[in-house]
Amino acid sequence: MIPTLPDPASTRRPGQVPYKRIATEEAFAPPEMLDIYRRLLDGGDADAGFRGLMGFYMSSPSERAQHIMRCLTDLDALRLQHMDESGIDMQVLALTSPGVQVMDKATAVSFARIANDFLADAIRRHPTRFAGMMAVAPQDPQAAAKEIERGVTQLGLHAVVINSHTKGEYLSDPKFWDIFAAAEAHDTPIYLHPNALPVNMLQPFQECGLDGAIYGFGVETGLHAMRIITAGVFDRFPKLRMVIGHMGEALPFWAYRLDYMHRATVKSNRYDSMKPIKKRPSEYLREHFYITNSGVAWEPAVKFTQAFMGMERVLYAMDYPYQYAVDEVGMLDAMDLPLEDKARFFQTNAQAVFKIA
Ligand code: 1DF
Ligand code: MN
Repeated sequence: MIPTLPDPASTRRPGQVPYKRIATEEAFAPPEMLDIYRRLLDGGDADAGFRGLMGFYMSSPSERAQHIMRCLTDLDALRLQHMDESGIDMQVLALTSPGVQVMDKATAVSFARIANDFLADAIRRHPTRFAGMMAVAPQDPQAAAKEIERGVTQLGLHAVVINSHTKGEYLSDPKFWDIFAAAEAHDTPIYLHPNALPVNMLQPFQECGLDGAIYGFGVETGLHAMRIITAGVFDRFPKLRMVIGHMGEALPFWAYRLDYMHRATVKSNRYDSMKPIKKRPSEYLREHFYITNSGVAWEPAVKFTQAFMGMERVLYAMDYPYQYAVDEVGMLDAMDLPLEDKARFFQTNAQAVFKIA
């Protein structure tokens, strides 16, 4: 049964529970980033996907857009109030999509550092309430690798966030693999988060309103994860760990067919770009990925994903402020699962994956 939509305006507080609730895909935006975005949007230099996404949120008078812009820029009283109202003990913060990935290379490299310092400051102000993922600029893979080192060793950040494609380019291209090498060397996970669709994918989604978080994000981010798997990234980086949200962007549900057709395609030598890899796609999913439920507060889907991935690899996320729905927390608390497994889902898996004390 598909649950009825929760009322986002409801302020019914979830009850006390014997585990911490750690939300692992929670967005913020430094005001200076919005200044850069405004310049991009005004200068006509922004691609159509970015314009359709951040152009909307930054200019729409709708209640949703106004609420989201207010929440994104706050890392103090308002956010803590919303966390208290929704029973969230801790947020794992990430620079909101598309982060620095729409900027020119030099701006992206320098602003990633600024954003990470800004994030580390917020965590210092509220060390029991916030943890965070560092932004990096895939436009300059070597600089990104250096920032990963700085983020882990100097700023104490807990993961890397990459908002899917960078100007239409995918991390399956070996030119980006210094980023994977650095993440693997520092044993920090990469959270592959959605981005607005690249221009060459946008039109058939956007013309009917399906390009965003409703559907297009999941299709494109799932594609990106599959490109990383089928390019052999995990054969090259056997300790690399990744995280994907939105219930694995539906990949667990696809796993059987992905395995079957991957094998059939490789065997028939159909594509130069699809070479043999050591394992089945589903094995890389289960061994290298963690999945958060961000935006999917639906018990049968949580349980299916846990059955596929294993109980240790499925984590809670709210996707604040894009899906600030207080009722969903209580719905997930009420899942018919042993308490130990609920504690894994809400707390201990996140502590293990992101090395949160
Ligand atoms: C939306 C959703 C926008 C997500 C996001 O970043 C985002 C949205 C601008 O609802 O438009 O990160 N999300 O993760 O689902
Ligand atoms: Mn998100």
